[in-house]
Amino acid sequence: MEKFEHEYKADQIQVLEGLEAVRKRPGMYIGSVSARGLHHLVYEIVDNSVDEALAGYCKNIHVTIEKGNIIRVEDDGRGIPVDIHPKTKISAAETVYTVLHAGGKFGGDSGYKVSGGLHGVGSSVVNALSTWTEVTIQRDGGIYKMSFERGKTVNSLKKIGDSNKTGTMVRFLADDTIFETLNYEYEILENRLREMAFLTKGLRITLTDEREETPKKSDFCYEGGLVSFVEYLNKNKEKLNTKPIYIEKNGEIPIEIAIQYTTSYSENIYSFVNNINTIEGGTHLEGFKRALTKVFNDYARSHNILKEKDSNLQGEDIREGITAVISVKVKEPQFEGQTKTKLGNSEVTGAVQSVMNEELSAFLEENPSVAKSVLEKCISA
Ligand code: TSJ
Repeated sequence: MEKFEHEYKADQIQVLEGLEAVRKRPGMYIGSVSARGLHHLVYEIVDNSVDEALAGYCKNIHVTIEKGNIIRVEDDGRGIPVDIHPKTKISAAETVYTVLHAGGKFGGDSGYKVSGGLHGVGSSVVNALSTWTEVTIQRDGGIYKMSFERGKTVNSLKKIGDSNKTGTMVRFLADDTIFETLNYEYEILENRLREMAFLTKGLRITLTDEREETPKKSDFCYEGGLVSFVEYLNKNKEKLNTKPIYIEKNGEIPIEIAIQYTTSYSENIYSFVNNINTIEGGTHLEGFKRALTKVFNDYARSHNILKEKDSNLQGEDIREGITAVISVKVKEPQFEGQTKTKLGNSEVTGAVQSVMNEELSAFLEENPSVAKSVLEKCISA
């Protein structure tokens, strides 16, 4: 069905109102306008490239802090589609960048797609909160460019040359009339990008700081994924199991878990949903803890480490000295809690529990020495 001219106009007005709302209440979309919110802009853009990596098409992401606190993010994915969107009559790329929540609405059913980012707001919000933005796309044999100022299109997508490569590059300058500071902290970006690299095994992420006379550079790529993550967390600790326990299941709810016990008394469990650190835990962590307690108790009973008269081992005792990372992908995550970092989806508990019950009990049967040293420590606690 064709649309009348005035209806397009209505669509466009809505687009502008959408991004104006972001500029009026930035906190609603990115949490705050402090340094924290500023760094969040970078994560929102990088998340798009990570999604492309999760879909299986991107191997490298380069993040650069240019002089003047301009951020540049480049990937070697397929490039944002440049075809004309049938409804808005503008390119898909420009739609992604100007329509609130438009991110991820196209791309069909190819590959696994989940919403990323703490607030999952997408690139249009970064656009709205930037003094200027420049997007360069290489795909379909061409190189395409578009630019924006404070969320408004300055130059629509235009082919500017030929290219036999594919990928997306975004450069933006955050708006200093919105943010309290534009000063990016290298270490904050470095920590988050390292974490993202751990969470997506095989993906290479680099960070370069060109603001200094001698540029700083970090390069993260972990073939071991979560296994590398717990090894990193435990690097200065004495281990009970030298090789971390690794559990992976790619079902309806993809689940990845790595566990390594140390001789320390602390409990170090990090949980993620769609690459977001769920600081307040939630249903995935609940499933993990329940299964851990059950599997170790069952093992201790069936191997006569716990006698009939003995009472069950407490969960907190079994978690003494544990370092674990749990990463799940949930299609429609419900976040709860004070900081909206607590997973609420009840179906996740059982999914994590059942894969843990299966694979952890098998691991303990195959590695009795690990089971024994963990249980000995636990019983002495
Ligand atoms: F959104 C954005 F502009 F912020 C942005 C997107 C920024 C950066 C640095 C990268 C990206 C991005 C998007 N990288 N790769 C993609 N991929 C897609 O958008 C894409 C490509 C192909 C297809 C397809 O079905 O052919 C679908 C999608 C979603």
